[in-house]
Amino acid sequence: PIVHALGATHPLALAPVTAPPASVDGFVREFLHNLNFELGVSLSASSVNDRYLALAQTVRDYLMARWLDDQRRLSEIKPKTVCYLSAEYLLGRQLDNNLLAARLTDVATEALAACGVSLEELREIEVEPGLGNGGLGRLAACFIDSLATMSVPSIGYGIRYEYGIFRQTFVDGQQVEQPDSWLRLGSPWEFPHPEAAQTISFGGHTEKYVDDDGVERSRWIPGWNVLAVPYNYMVPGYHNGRVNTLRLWRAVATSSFDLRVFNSGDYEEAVRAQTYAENISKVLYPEDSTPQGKELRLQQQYFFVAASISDFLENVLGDGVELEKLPSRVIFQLNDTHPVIAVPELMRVLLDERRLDWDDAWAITQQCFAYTCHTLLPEALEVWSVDLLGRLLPRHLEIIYRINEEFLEAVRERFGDDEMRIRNMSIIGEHPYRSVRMAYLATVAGAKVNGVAELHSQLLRDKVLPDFDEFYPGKFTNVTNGVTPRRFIRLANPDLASLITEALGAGWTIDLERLRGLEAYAEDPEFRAKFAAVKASNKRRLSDVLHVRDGFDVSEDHMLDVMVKRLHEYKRQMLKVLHIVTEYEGIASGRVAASAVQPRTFVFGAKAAPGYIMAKRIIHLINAVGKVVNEDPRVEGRLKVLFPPNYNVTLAERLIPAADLSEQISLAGKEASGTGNMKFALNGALTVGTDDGANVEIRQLVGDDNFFLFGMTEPEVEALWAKGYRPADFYQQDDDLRRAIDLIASGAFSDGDRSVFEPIVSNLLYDDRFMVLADYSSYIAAQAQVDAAYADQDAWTRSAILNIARCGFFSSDRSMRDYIDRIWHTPPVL
Ligand code: OX2
Repeated sequence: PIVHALGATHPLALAPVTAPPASVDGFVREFLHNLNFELGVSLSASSVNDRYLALAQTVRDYLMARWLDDQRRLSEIKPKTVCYLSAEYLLGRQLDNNLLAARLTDVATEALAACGVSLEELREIEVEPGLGNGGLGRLAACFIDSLATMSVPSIGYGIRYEYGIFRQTFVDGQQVEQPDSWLRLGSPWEFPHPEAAQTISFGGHTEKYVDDDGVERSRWIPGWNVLAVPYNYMVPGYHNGRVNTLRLWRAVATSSFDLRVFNSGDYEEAVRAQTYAENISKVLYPEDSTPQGKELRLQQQYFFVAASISDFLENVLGDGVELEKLPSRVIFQLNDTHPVIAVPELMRVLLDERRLDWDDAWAITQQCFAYTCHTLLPEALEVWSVDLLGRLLPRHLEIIYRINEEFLEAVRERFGDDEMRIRNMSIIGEHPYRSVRMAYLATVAGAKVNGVAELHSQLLRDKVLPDFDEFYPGKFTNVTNGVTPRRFIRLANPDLASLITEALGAGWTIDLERLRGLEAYAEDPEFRAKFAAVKASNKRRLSDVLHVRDGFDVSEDHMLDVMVKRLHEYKRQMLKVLHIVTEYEGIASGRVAASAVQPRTFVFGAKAAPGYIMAKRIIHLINAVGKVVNEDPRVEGRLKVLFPPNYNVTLAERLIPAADLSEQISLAGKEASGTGNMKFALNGALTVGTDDGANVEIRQLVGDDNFFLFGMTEPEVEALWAKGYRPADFYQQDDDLRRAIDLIASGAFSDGDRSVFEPIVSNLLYDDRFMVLADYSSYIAAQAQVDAAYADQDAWTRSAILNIARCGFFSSDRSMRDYIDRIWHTPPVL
């Protein structure tokens, strides 16, 4: 408990915190106060960064009363609370979002102008917290925005990485990673609470003992520990006065940690030990979808979930709650397998610290967790070697063994001694080494298990965990992903937002199904003209940004064809490259008249995991193709390839509103959902896509006339695999494909050096795990349809508007309603 200098009954302590007056004058006063008294500079001597920090603090001041009041109210009401456990939150910039949520944008603009300060300039210097890799982390950020906007009691728990996702640069077309020191110029949005640190233990051993009641128990004698210091962030709801909390943990050495060594006189060793402890929250692992089984990563996972569970039980729940009632007070949502070690941790707390017996502890635990799976790729399902787990968390391994024993016993009871089935369902895998299958543990422990789009949830049940689905009828469910319309329409595309509000009123921002109302406007030539003008102006805005950022220019009369997402073979950036090379080769060779194709600018944005060699080669190839295409006068004014480095949330917010065409071209059955696909459609881009992930639902909603479908379906993919896939056959049989691959192989994009891209070429011809060649001809045909459709600008615009009108379903507010109805049962607390 925090001791207040004034006692809790002192009149000043009782006085409510009040927000500064929401007037221009009030804002000016608060801003200058922060600049002078918090940052210690005068306005005239202040740097842009000083002014940004003062502005951020001012916005915080306005939100503070609400935040404190919400915390107080919830501690009185004691509602059931969602604890979202996620190793990643890809938040994006905070300033604009918080100004918008608090309805302060206009006041702030005017107030700053009165001080001679440009809000725009301050916006631009904010460094986004990149505490996530891609879709999974961004989804978590959308979800906490929606929960706050819907007044659902919830806390986001995660890790405050000192270095987020790396900053990507290109040197000679190849990716080079730089550390992302996002905290360097100050972090005005966070509130550290070192006094509330939790001690988190690791290592050591366990021992058996008999307790006072004669019950044999196990206890953990840890070998070392670290402190988890909470950093709180405000999560303001949109226009509802609500402020939820995101609590991220930072690792700090415990005093005992360094003292022990220090006393022995080894000062250097003491400091080294401290560094070791603090490494835990040092850096985000930059692998997206494909984890590496590194010890530090398991340390990170346990570190943040142990701190979060203890924080919830001790600080949020408070005293006097009977543990049997815990499931009525909390649901821990596991964002993929990264936080699954929380399951044995809650068991350990209930058994060893709270002295419950096994059956009671297990009954409670099974009601307190739910698990979201975000993938189907087998290599993405996390496993931890029993060796490592036993060394780092010996007590947890014991608990996992017992969970597994009892689970397999129940399986035997149901299905008999079907050893094959038992082996397949065991939480402990035996090959290639003994390991804990975290997805299985989560499935056994979770009250519900969900996939992230209809197709994905179906495949999860049928292909990945079929035995579990049979064993636990009703446990599996679907919640299709969504995105927040506040950030991805209202803030990213302000002109479109105004146009929609003009047509439909302002309610759509929190009730996105209202976009349906735009269907009628799609038939109105005047509205179409206005929409086209917005798109054109977004292209100019993008061009301005890219010009300053990378020296690129975007032509307003080009179709903007955008593929932005992590670089992964299953997402098939290679297919896009083959399309570009085909178009280029056709014109350059003279077989196709330049005037026969629509002028297009292809835009890529993609980071590759630093150790993912093939992905990095593909980045190199995109840049190499871009260089040749952009410098060749034969395609000038027709084809252009742009690959701005360091794609992040901030750049996404500029790119997506300007896009005409959205590339969602993964091999069917591989992309669990995708969320970029939703953002594009909601900003009026048409999709060229496979029947994969949420594309399926997008197409169902917008209609086949407003979507360019291509490629094999998931069953067709399976059938081709079963039959034996030989990519070289496709190469032999398709002239365009052969010419494109030959051109790459010839060294045309590598100054004649055939060796540079040889590994890509031979991978395509002789392996091609993601069947790029099999879908090539269908993709090229779909792109011909795109070209033809784009020639009729007015019809294209109508389709774009229909895409927006019919995609209201993809609001993350709807996703949250589905989680609440199907999994959490946590009504809003107004
Ligand atoms: C991603 C999935 O690849 C993507 O399809 C999905 O939209 C996103 O999660 C949000 O659900 N790591 N990242 C993902 O899965 C994993 C594992």
